[in-house]
Amino acid sequence: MAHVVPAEHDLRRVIGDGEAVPDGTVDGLGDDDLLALYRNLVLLRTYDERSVVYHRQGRIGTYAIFWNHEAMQVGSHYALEQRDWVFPSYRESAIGLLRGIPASTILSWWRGHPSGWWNPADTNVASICVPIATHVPHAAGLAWGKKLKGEDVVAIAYFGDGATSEGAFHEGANFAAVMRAPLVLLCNNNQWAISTPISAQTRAEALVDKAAGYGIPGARVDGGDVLAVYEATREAVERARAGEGPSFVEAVTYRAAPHATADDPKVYIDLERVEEERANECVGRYELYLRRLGVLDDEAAETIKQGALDLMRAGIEAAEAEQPADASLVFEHALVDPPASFGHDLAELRRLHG
Ligand SMILES: Cc1ncc(C[n+]2csc(CCOP(=O)(O)OP(=O)(O)O)c2C)c(N)n1
Ligand SMILES: [Mg+2]
Repeated sequence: MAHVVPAEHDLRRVIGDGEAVPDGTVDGLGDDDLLALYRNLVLLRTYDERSVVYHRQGRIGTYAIFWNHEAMQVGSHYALEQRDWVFPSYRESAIGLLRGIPASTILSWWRGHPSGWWNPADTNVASICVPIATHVPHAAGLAWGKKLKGEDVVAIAYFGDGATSEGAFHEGANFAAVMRAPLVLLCNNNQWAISTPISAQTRAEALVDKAAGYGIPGARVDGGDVLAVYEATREAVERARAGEGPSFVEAVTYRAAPHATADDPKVYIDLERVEEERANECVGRYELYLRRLGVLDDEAAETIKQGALDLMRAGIEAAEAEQPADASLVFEHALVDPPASFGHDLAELRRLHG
């Protein structure tokens, strides 16, 4: 019988506030690592901010904004090796950028274009998962399979607070725990599932308490602190590699942007809380930390930001240069014997869109 340790409730933090709360450090991270984390944060922030503009310009479709979720994505990803597998939800749509997937590919995904599809085996980044939590069992299965094959590979599954109410989350977490699969369950607790608040999602005091139910360790971290997320994920990855099975990391934040470009949160969200969160957003917080340490100056910050903007400009140009997809793709690969109505529907689509 596993001895279950109660999960920690205190939010782990490394970055101070430049005043009363002192800065901490993470063992094993040198200046190059600290700058690499910054570069990754800026890359994701730039991707996100440009994507909202591209959406407004009609150049990509509905887009799930991840503004202020960059720290939890970058910090956790940095704890992995290239051979490890990433299972993103729509909120982590651009995490593949950190694995070398071109910006144009991910932008094409949001344009609904087939050039936005990739072979997961090329970069060990699974397809972006839109159904809530269905990728958790996929990640558990992959991790278990790798273990059976004797391969030293860890998988990470990203999902939200809302996903913890789904059967697929429970099945994946329980299966991974029972099989001691090398899996990290990375819960992005932004306290909202579209307009459903966390208080309507669970009676648990903290989502991390769910870990005890599966007999696995859990850590609760400030999701806006890239170093705290890194450190907690690194511990989870070490446990997974040592054959000790999955862990649950709850990265806590407050959603400071709309759920997606199709959402107007003003009617349900706590706007004061949003303002607080925006004032303390994760990229700026880390930038100030690096400046306090003397690792980053104006010139380096500007070069990194410019590089990310150039990458996005080239990315959208390349995505828009793709030939339009054949409309028949919408109807293919679904049914062996398509109903006659498909023919009519396709003709109608061609008439409207050429
Ligand atoms: C199985 C399923 N049910 C419902 C939806 C509709 N839906 C899209 S996003 C979302 C909220 C999910 O919230 P959360 O898990 O907290 O993730 P977040 O969007 O906050 O990152 C819902 C219910 C869906 N995509 N899939
Ligand atoms: Mg959420």
